[in-house]
Parts: sequence; structure tokens; C-alpha cells
Amino acid sequence: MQGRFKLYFNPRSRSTVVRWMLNEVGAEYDLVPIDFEKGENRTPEFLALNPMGKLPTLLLPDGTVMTETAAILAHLADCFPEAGLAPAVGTSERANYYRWLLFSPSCLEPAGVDAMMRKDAEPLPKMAVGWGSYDDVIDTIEQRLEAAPYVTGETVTAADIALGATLQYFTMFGAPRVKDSSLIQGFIARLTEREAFKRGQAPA
Ligand SMILES: N[C@@H](CCC(=O)N[C@@H](CS)C(=O)NCC(=O)O)C(=O)O
Repeated sequence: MQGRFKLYFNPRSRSTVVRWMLNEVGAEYDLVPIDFEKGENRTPEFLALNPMGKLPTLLLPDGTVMTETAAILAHLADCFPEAGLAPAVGTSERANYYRWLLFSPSCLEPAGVDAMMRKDAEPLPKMAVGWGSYDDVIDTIEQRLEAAPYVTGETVTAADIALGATLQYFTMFGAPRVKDSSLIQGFIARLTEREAFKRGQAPA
């Protein structure tokens, strides 16, 4: 794909996952530092790009604004098919890929934030919340990783990057069960030993 991407970036945000993915696919990009403490994500100029005032916010080479980490990862995987990070459309592998790509923002993230920030609160009703319960989410991930090294099978896809990055953050923040799970830690280790991940850790 021709042209440069522009990633609004803060190293303490999910924009690091998009940086990782841009490295994976070999895209050309510029980072635009955003200082949360200075409120740079709340200026009228930034809010005109993303009214949520959040990162990641990515400008595609044609100027289109993209937000939402999983959506961005999926789009980049499609734009750079030679990187091999998305199974072919219409296959069962692709179905599995969609499932796990969305599992991260729709189940793992809200379940984890709830488990870490509302520790002593009564659990929300399992039938009402999309993630059921935190334990169900972790059990489901572990069950998948028992069967295959990556969520869509033998090779890495954007879905693994979305899920693995969240699990890595949860490990750092002390989310229950994650650090002690050898299946989850093995998965994170396989992902973080990738060159594209390591390059994304360099100071911006
Ligand atoms: N749904 C968004 C979440 C984005 C998000 O919450 N970003 C946080 C950093 S990880 C942020 O920008 N926080 C700054 C703020 O809300 O002021 C995604 O998946 O990309």
C-alpha cells in the first residue's frame, strides 16, 4: 500500500498496539506524540478527528480517520496481505479470526477492567453483560490456547495481536489469573519475541 500513515501516539495507551501492527505489516508511518497530562487529546483540533478524545487515532494515507484498535488492526492486515496476518475471506479460519479479533474489545477488555476496578463489588449479572464473567472469559481463552499456539491456529494473525496485547497489559496491571496462567504467558511470550513488537518498544 502506498502512502504514509499518521498515528497519534502515547506510549501509555493502546496506540502502542497499532504501532506494533504498523511494524508487522511494514507500513510507512509518522508518530504524533499526544501528551494526556497536557490535555492534547482534548483540544478542539484533536476532538475534530476523534470526538472520543482517545488513542489510538490513525490517519490513513488518504486522510480517513480510523479509531478502535481491533478495527485498525483488521484494516491494516487487509491492506498488507503480503504480511499474512489475516486468513482468506470466506474460510473457516477467517470466521475464527473475526471471533477472536472481537473477543478482545467485547469480552476480555470490559471483563478485565471490571475485575480490576470493581474488585469488591457484586458481580454484574452474567446474563446481562456481554462477557458473562471474568472467569468464563479466561477459561475460554485458556481452552483455545490449549488446542493451538495462536487463536486462529498455527500462525499469527491480527486477532492474536489484539488479544495478546490486552493480555500483556493485564499482566502488567495485575489482572486476576493472567500472570499465573502458563498458557497465557506462553502466548504472550510467543508474540512479544516478534521483531515488530520489539521495534515498537523503542522511545518514540
Ligand atoms: N475503544 C478504544 C479504546 C481507546 C482508549 O480507551 N484509549 C485510552 C488509552 S488506552 C485513551 O485514549 N485514554 C485517554 C482518555 O480517555 O482521556 C479502542 O479499542 O481503541
